[in-house]
Amino acid sequence: MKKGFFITLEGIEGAGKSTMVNFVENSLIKAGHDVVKTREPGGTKIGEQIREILLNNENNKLTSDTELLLIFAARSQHMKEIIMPALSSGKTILCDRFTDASYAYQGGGRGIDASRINLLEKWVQSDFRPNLTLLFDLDVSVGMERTKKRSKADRFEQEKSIFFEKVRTCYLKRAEDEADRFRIINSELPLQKVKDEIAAVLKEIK
Ligand code: Z5A
Repeated sequence: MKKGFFITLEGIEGAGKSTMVNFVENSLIKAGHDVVKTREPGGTKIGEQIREILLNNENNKLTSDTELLLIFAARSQHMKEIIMPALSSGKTILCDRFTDASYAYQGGGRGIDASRINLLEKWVQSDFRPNLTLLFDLDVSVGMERTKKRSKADRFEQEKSIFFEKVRTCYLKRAEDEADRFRIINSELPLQKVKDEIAAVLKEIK
């Protein structure tokens, strides 16, 4: 069993991360991992306060640069307070979104140049990257249809399908460029089949 392992979950909205995160956690625990489950933006008291600003759909004046900087401010706190200490003590971190989301949403979706995101990534993380990233992938229209049932859309969920198409394209390109780290999960499949795909991937790290 690998010690000090860092796993991230990514995907466009409606991809089913929230639905599957407990399954991933329980599978890891069963395999003997000491798991810390966390999320971004958020994961710390300060990060969760930043998350509220980011998701609040009344904040329609928030610029793309401010959004990106807030996300990396929250990430810096998360790295120092939670991620690095837990990894040093041999725990497995399961993080719902991480820096791939910044490239996909702020880069692909908002159009911020990847070189700027890379600058912040180097500042906050140095060369630290996830060991494994599960990308929950599905057609944008299927994802949007699934999230229609939510009572109130947050600031990101208010975006139109063209935004999520760009986010998805960016995720898939990153998965192609870093095929060793990424595993694509077909989240259009029925729930049990999605679980089977996840279980097959997790076997690799036992
Ligand atoms: N963000 C960013 O912009 N930049 C960054 O660097 C970071 C984040 C780190 C909040 O993320 C926002 O932060 C996010 C990007 C931004 N905004 N968006 N969009 P979040 O991860 O907290 O929130 P989320 O994207 O809305 O995802 P979620 O709540 O974690 O869940 P989900 O992946 O969208 O899906 P779900 O809630 O699990 O499932 C949706 C519905 O589909 C639900 O009714 C399920 O029962 C159903 N479902 C799920 N799987 C299936 C299958 N297989 N079949 C049928 N139905 C299914």
